[in-house]
Order: sequence, then structure tokens, then C-alpha cells
Amino acid sequence: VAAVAIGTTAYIYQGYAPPSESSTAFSYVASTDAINQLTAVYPSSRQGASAASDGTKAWTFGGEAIGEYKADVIEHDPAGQGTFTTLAAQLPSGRAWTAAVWLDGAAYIFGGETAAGTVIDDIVKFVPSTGSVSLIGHLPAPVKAAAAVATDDYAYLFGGVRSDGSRNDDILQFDPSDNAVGVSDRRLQTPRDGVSAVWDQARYIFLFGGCESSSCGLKQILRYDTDTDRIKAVGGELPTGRGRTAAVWLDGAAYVFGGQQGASTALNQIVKYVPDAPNTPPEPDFDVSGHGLTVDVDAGSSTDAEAPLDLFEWDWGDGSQHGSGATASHVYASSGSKTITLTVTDADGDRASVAATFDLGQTSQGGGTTPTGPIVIWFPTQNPGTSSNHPNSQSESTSPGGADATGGHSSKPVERVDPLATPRRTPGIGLAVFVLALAGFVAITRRR
Ligand SMILES: [Ca+2]
Repeated sequence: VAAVAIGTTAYIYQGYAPPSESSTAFSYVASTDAINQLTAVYPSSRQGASAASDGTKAWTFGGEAIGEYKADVIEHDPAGQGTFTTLAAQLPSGRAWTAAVWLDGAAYIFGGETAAGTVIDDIVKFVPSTGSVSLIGHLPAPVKAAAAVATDDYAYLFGGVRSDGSRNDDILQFDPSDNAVGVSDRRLQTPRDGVSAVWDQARYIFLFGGCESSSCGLKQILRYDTDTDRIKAVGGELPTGRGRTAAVWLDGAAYVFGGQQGASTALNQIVKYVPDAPNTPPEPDFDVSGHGLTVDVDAGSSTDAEAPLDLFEWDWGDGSQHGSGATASHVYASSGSKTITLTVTDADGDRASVAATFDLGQTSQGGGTTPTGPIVIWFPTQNPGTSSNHPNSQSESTSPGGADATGGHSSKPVERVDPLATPRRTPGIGLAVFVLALAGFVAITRRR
């Protein structure tokens, strides 16, 4: 079954309704939970078509009926009583089990299977305004029955069936600006096809169920994070295992339509999934102590709302190799003003940084003739900045509080004395934040 969202309505097209392929089309309005068969007639029966919508109209691509593989493009205009029109434009050849998205002014149709049973790697572009259909590139490998979903910038493909009939666990990223396809280092938890996918219009792609074999038994819901390229299973799951569903995002929730349960049971259910709140960035915080030119740092006061923190990185501010771990030590080569920046990463890959600046002084101690060694002079910073790498986060702005640089944890020879210089706001934290965000961007674009 294939589905699109137009406005506040989902439209569901074709599919397999035992004992045969279907030509029905339905509308579903989430706010009233009302599903209706359209009076406009879908032109012919089929299954395995893909669908995409520009938000006004929708198009379905190819499909298969009684062994006939179709190349047609069918336009659905839901305005008024609605119309279905078979366009003059045709796919390069008959094909079914493609995956389609709407992205940047065009529909893209990925992979599929031809009448000869050949799994293909085509990337086909359809531009409704001109009616043109063109083969614009190739996937890294042939695939059919993958899930495809688009964000504002990219299309993503998940799983599918390879040429040899095996399932894959690939996550691919397609960039319409240069038609390049990147392969993520991340993978689906297990190989599968027949997954459905939606984007929450903000950050996450949700993936529903799928088929690990010709039987569709997965009820897992996966969450792929387009910010951090991480994927994980969410707490909820589908009522029963199923694959070959169609899913749309409407008004803050995902709706999953129909599908195949097990080896052959066709479902008529509509499943609503309301995601948990998005991940929030961690809140880094640390204490500094030490003696001599040695500093000890402890990030034990850092917190995260969702889960334990994953990674700690210490930039000592002197160009030396960064430290790691919740606690760390560093020996400076000289005294003077020092800035330590802690970057913490949570289990979902969100990062945030905080910096503390202090003066590391050397002076002699005691009234005797023999100095007892260098003394570190500590004082808290004022309003060190905290920030996060998450572009949508409200905590992006600098907030007061954060790291404490104190000597309170140390015993002699550390001694609290009057500051040698005025405490100051950490310089360069804004730049540090920018670099973090840029690094994330570079990381994802390099996956191509
Ligand atoms: Ca978090």
C-alpha cells in the first residue's frame, strides 16, 4: 500500500487486498479519525506502486498487477471531488517496489524490480511542472522495497531487498543538489525490507516494522536522528509484527496504514504513533582543582534529562591533546591564564560545551628562604557560557551558570589567595560552538 499526506488528510492508494491487487483509494482525516473510499477512481489495480506528494497533488509510480509491471505515472488531484489522471510521462521501464519521495521541487523514485525480476539501482526524477521523467543516477547497489523518506534537504533510504534476494540494513542519504548518494556508518538493527518511514518535520525519521524474510514479523519502531546520524529502537512498538505498511506524518503523529502480517495476512488497521519528546542536550558542568601546574577536573556534576552521558572531552586550552573521561588531569607547562572547555555528548549524540577560565599562578609560599613550590591560584569564572550543538534547541543561547573553577577540593600546597587578575567571561566560546556545529555538518556530508 502507498500513502501521502496532503494538508491534514492522508490518501492511501492501491495495494494487495486478498485475493487480488486493488484499485481503491481512500482518504483518512486524522482529526476525526474518518476513513472514506474516494469517489474518484484509481485507474487500475496494482500493488507495489510508490507515491509522492508536493503537498497539493500526489503521484504514484509503476506497480505490478498479475505479473504486469507498470511504467505509468498517475496524478491524483484531491481538489473538489478529486481526479485521477494517467500522465503521458512514463518511467524508463515497468517496475514495482520502488521507493519515492518529494524533494526540492521533484519526485525521486529509487530502485525497484522490473518485469524480468531484476532488482535495479535507478534513481529516476519526475518533474510535474514539465512532465519530464529522467534517469539521473544510480544507487550504490540495486535495491527494491526500501523505505524512502525526505527531509527538507535529503532523501533517506532504509533497508530493502538486494539482487540476490537477501535483505539489507543500509541507511542511504541522497542529496538532490548533486545527486550523490552517501552510505551511513550506522545500520538498521537487523536487515529488513518493507519498512515504512515518516519524517517528523523537525529532526527524527521514524521507521515502522518490516520483513526480515518473506514473512513480515517486525513490530519495532526505530528512530533515526538526522542531526546525529544515530538510530535506535524507541520504547513503543506496533500492535503486532507487520511490513509493507504505508505511513504518513499528520499533525504531530505518525499514522501507519494496512500492511502484511506474517506470511500472508493483509491488515486493514490504522495505527497511530505519537513520539516521545525530542532528546534534549546534556548540561555540562565541572569542577577544577589541583596543585602546582597540575589540574584535576571532574565532570560529575554534568547532567542529562534522558540518559547517562556518553562521552567527555576536555580541551585544556594549551594546544595539547584533549583529555577524556568524566575525570581527568592535566599538567600545564607554565603558569598564566588558562581556559578549559568541557564538551559532553549524550547517548543520542547531542553535545554541549562549557568553559572555565582561571589564572594558574606560580608564587613562593611561606616566609622562609626556601620556596615550597608553585601554588595554583583559583577562582570561579563568571557566567561561563553553555551551549549545545542542536540547532533546534532552546538552550542554544548562552546561559549563566556552568563550570566552577575552585580550589576547594585540594589540600596543600594549594591555597586560595586573591585573584591575580579579574575573572572574565570565557572568550571564544561562541567560536567553539560554531566549530562543533560545523564539525557535525562536515561529518554527515563526508559520508558520501
Ligand atoms: Ca539528552
